[in-house]
Amino acid sequence: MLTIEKLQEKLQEKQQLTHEKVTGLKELIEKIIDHSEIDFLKETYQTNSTIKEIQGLLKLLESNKITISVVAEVSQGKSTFLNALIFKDTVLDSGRGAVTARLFKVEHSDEYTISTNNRLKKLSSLEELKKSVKSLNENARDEINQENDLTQNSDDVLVTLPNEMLQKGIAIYDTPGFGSLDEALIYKLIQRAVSESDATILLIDISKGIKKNEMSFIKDVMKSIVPEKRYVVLNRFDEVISEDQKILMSEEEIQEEISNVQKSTIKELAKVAEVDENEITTYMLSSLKALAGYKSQDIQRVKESRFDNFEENFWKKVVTSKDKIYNERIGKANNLIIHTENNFKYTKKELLENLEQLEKLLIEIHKTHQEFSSFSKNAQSTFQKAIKESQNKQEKAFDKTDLYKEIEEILCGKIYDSINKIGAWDKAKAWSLKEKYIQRIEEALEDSMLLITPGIEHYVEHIEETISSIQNNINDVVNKINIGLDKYQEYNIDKLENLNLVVESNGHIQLNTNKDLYNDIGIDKEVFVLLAGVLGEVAITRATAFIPGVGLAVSAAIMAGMAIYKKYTDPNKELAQNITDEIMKEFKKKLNEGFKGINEFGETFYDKLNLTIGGYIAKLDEVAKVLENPQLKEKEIQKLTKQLQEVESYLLEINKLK
Ligand SMILES: Nc1nc2c(ncn2[C@@H]2O[C@H](COP(=O)(O)OP(=O)(O)OP(=O)(O)O)[C@@H](O)[C@H]2O)c(=O)[nH]1
Ligand SMILES: [Mg+2]
Repeated sequence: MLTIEKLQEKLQEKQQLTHEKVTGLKELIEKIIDHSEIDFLKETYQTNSTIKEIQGLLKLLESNKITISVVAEVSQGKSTFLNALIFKDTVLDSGRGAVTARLFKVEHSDEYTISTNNRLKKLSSLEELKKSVKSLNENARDEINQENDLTQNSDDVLVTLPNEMLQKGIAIYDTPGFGSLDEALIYKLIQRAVSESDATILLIDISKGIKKNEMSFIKDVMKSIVPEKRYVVLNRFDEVISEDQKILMSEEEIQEEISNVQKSTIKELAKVAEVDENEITTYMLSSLKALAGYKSQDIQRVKESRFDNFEENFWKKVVTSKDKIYNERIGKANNLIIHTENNFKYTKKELLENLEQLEKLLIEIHKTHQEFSSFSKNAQSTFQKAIKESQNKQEKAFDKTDLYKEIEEILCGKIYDSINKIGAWDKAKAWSLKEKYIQRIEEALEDSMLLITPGIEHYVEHIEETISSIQNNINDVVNKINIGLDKYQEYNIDKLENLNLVVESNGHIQLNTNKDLYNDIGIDKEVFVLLAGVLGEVAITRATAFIPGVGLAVSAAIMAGMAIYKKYTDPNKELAQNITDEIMKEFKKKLNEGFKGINEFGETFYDKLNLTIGGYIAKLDEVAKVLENPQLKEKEIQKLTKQLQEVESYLLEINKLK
């Protein structure tokens, strides 16, 4: 018996150590569930079954008793068997007919107690305890016989008493016998005892063999117990051959008879249970003889009962299989710890990878920001340059000084030529001179028109070309910026729109009057249409439309010219200049009226262009805002770094549990 004691102690030590580890693991997982900042880990343990597994394992690790149950048909000697195995005395109620009527669980305690339905009763002695057990059995039997409500009989009865054997960490189930009393209830109780036991002993009365009504019970019980936990005891071995027969038979005959009975019982049992004969190990013994031997301390009797042989074998096997179970639990605990550690390692790996990626991304974002800011600065200065150039070009193009000078020269030359043709005779007839002059000047004006028209046309064309070249300049910049923006495609940035003020058709530059682009670039459509109209008109009328009404100025000019006539050596030249000056005044007025559209356009064009480019620059600023904010990534990195520290701490903790 010393062996069980020591083995059991070792087992309990193992169990205790494992219990501490698993408790540590449980606390760690609970901490993660409640406080972890690593969502992935937290959710995993919130939803998976790890905590339940741990709780189940802890419960197993807390129950460190070896539990044994005995099952059999009624009155096969179950209680007697347990009395011999554990108490070596008559402790459990036994006798003829159905005796045990409740499921009794017996454990060690310094006190004698009996608990039913969670009500504990303390008793002063073994005798009192026995009495209590007896009356419980009697009451149950009465109720079963009267077919009363049996629900309260279906609870276990927990019995405790001081006992050396039980103190080693053994608990026993004494079950009611099958085949009498309430079968359904008793079968349920037996099943419960079997499921909670480390070893179950099935008792068969070998003196009577397997009875017909016992067969289905034996089959069910055999099947419900795994072979490692199953022990078949052929009891009442002392009754196989009666005392009288023993006198008549030789020792060999006796031994042969016993061996035959044993063999045939095993054969029958194998058939009934539908298992192979070799799979069943049986122990043939007499519980009654053993109990008597123990009680009277008659070693010879115990030997004869063959009980000691069973005991030695049984305890060894039970402890070995219990050790196996403990080892399985320890293995399970270690697996859980390793599995959890792997989970942490995996999490750490993931976090590290994410962190690395984020850091790379952040560098890229910073680079993008830098690149874009220098790109944007560049674009702005290019625009500014383009707009300065366009201002100069525009000022020159719209300036009419050259045009007027050209017209003036033509006019002056023609008038001079024309008045030179007035001869001395005509001059002598002074009274007709004014008429003559008017006639000559009008001729000169008509001649001039043909020469003036190309100048006006050229002026208009020059304006068109200038607008076109400004447009090209700006669009070059716009295109460069758009190509630059391609780099930032992933941000879905709209491109800048091209200026489209003039279009080319049939090799001629034309103002684009059809498109609705004026709003886009901020130039009033009306001004633009007006300009287009004026330019068109100029081309059609060849400038003559501006001339009528000039005649009125002529006579005034002549009068002024005549007054100074006598003072100069080449009075005609002076006169022509004076007349031209006068006509030019009128001419400029008319031309300005005609060019009203051009003037207005010239005044606003530069301002509007400036606004348009301001819009482009604002657009670039917007793009800078759309680019990803590096601060967000920096925050993410901080978060990940913290999570990484957290998982490191878990790894440290779980390492201590290993
Ligand atoms: N000859 C002989 N009688 C035995 C043996 N074992 C038990 N008995 C007797 O058989 C009767 C029934 O024994 P119990 O121990 O009460 O049997 P049980 O299986 O617990 O009975 P229930 O609890 O009623 O199912 C008692 O009179 C015992 O003395 C044995 O090995 N040999
Ligand atoms: Mg009994």
